[in-house]
Amino acid sequence: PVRATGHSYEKYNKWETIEAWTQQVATENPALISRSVIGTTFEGRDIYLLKVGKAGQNKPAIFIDCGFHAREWISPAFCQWFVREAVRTYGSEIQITELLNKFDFYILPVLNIDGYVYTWTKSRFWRKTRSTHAGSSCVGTDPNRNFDAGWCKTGASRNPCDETYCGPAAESEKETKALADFIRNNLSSIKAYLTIHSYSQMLIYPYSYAYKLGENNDELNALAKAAVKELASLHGTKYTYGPGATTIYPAAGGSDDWAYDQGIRYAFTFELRDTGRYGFVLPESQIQATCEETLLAIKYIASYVLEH
Ligand code: ING
Ligand code: ZN
Repeated sequence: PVRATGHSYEKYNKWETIEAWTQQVATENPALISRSVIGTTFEGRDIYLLKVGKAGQNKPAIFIDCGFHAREWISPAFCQWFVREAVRTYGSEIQITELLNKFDFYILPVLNIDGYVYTWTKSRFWRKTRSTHAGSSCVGTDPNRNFDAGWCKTGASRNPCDETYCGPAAESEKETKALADFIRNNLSSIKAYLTIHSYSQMLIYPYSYAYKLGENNDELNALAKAAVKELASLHGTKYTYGPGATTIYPAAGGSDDWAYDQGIRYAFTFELRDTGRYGFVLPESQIQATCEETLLAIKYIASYVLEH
C-alpha cells in the first residue's frame, strides 16, 4: 500500500506528499473515492482528480478545484481537508452523508502543480504556471486569466513577464485545457463549480470579465450572503461577497465566469483567509479553523444546490 509519508491535514504538504496522499486516500476508501488523471502539466506531472461520493447511477456533481495559484497554499490544504472530512464523517454526520449519497464531488487537489512545486523549491511567491512560449524568455501564464471568458479583455496582461499574463491564447496551458475539457465532457452532471483561492476573505460570483450580472444574480447574491453567514458562525470570520468586477476587481479569463457561461448556474470563487496580515503565508496554526469554516459554507451551497 502507498503511504503518504509525512502527510498532515494541519500542515502544508509538498507535492510528492499530496500525490501519494491522493493514492492512499483512494485506496483506503474504495467505496467513496476513486482517482483519475485528467491531464498532465507543462513539466509532465499528472493532474489528479478525486471523485468523492457513494456509488450510484447518473448522479449530479459538484466540482471543486484548488491550487490554481501556486503561492496560495491554504487552497490545496482545503481540498485535502474536504476529502478527509467527507470520508471521516460519512455515515455519522447527516448533512455530509446526504450530500455524498446524492452528489459526486469532483475534487481537484492541485491544478497548477508545476507552480506549486516551484513555490516549495525556488520562490515562495510564484503565482503562475511554469510554461514557456515562443518569443519570450519570461515564464508562466496566469491560469485564472487563461479561460475563454472575455479572454484578456480586462485585468489581464499580454506581456508574458507580468503576473496576470493571459497566455498566448485561451486554454493555452495544459492545466487549464485539462480542466476545461473535463468540465465540458461532464457538463450535464456538474451543477456547481467552486474554485478555491486566497487571500482576502471574499465569496465572488460572476461576472469578473465585465460589469454585468448573471441571469440568476439575485439568487447568487442571496446564496453568497447565507453562505458567508454560515462561515462566520464558527469563528466570526468576516467575508465580503458580490460579483467579481465590483467586489474584487475586473479580471477576464477566470474559471468561474467561464464555467458560468457554460451553463453552470452556481459558480463561485472563494478567497480564503486572511485579509493581509499573513497573506499567502497563512500560518499552519490557522489551517484547521480556515478549513472548518470554509467547509460550512461549501456544505451550505451544496445543500442549496441539491434543493434547486
Ligand atoms: N484572486 C483572483 C484572481 O485570479 C478573481 C480573483 C476571481 C479574478 C474570479 C477573476 C475571476 O486574481 C486571486 N487571489 O487569485
Ligand atoms: Zn488565486
